[in-house]
Amino acid sequence: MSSCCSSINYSTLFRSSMIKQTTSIACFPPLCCHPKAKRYWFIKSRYKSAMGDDETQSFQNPRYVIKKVLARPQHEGNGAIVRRSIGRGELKNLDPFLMLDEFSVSAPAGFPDHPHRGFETVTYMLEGAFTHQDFAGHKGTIRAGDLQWMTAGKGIIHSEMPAAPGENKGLQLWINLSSKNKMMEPRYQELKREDISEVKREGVTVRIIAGESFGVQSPVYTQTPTMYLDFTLSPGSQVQQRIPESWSAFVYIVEGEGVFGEPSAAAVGSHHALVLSPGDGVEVWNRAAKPLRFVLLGGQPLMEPVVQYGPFVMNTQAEIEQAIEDFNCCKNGFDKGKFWASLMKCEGPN
Ligand code: FJE
Ligand code: FE
Repeated sequence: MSSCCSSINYSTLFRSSMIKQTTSIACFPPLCCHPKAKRYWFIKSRYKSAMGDDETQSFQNPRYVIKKVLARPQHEGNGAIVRRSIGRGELKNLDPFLMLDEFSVSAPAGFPDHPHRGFETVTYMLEGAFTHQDFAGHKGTIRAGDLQWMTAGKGIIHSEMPAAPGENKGLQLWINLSSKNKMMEPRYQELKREDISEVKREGVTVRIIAGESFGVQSPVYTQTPTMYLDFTLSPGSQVQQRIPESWSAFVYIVEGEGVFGEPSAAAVGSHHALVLSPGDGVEVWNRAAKPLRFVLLGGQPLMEPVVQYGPFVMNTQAEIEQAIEDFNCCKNGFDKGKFWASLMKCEGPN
């Protein structure tokens, strides 16, 4: 590959496990008529719960857990620790989701200058603060409960660094863009804690980050149709949440432990991702003595080939090569990289 204006290759910037190239076409197991569904109905009739969607009382085709993955700590960025669930070996193809990292970072560790192309990054703070700064002069700090929804489109180069003393914690989700949106102009949507609607009902609190719950719609525009809900269930409470039937969906447990999908299922604790079967909704119970906090993610599958090279996610190998060249040469979306004071240098005639 030619390097037109930079002598520093992309790969020298990232020493981590993300320097992997993967090619895949999303698949989802056909599990709509699973025998578990019948048993579910029998047991379910004895429960009453808060419904994250009003009119209907129960689901025709309830979702249950088809895969459980523990996100163990790993090194990422510059001295940072993340727990990766989606995107690790066991959970590669959850179209349209590419990655979910739960991060816990103390300065001076962080995620210094790096590029993105072809997808969206969604950063949701749990504790502390993070400052992001990009090559176009966009800068901001997000704190606990705040959200940054960044559509990288054809190119962003930015840094994401902790901004409060001690541990700075949050979730970063990567959502793929369809081929028609991969080269769109970059876009940011930033929501402060108070801009995210919160509904409280029968021991259940839900913060509506994207999509709809309890009749309340998030203002976030999702290029790839996505649902992102942050639930807290007090001890003894339960919730039902509708999810569009054909969407991929998973849960990530932040705190406490809960029973997901079927009342007879074993309780699952924090740092686990649970992939849900296809279906029209999910039910969750907190039978523990402590609060249960989890995020529920749903997304419409793109059904397109995925070729990933670290933070470049395209449809073909040729597009990946183009992305690396554009990044190295500061062109086709990475133009402003030339003027971006950073660890990497894009110098020379171009
Ligand atoms: C990275 C490419 C990246 N997980 N969790 C390569 F984009 C990143 C990266 C992150 C990241 C940032 C935050 Cl704020 C939270 C994250 C990966 O920035 F670390 C590598 N190596
Ligand atoms: Fe980033």
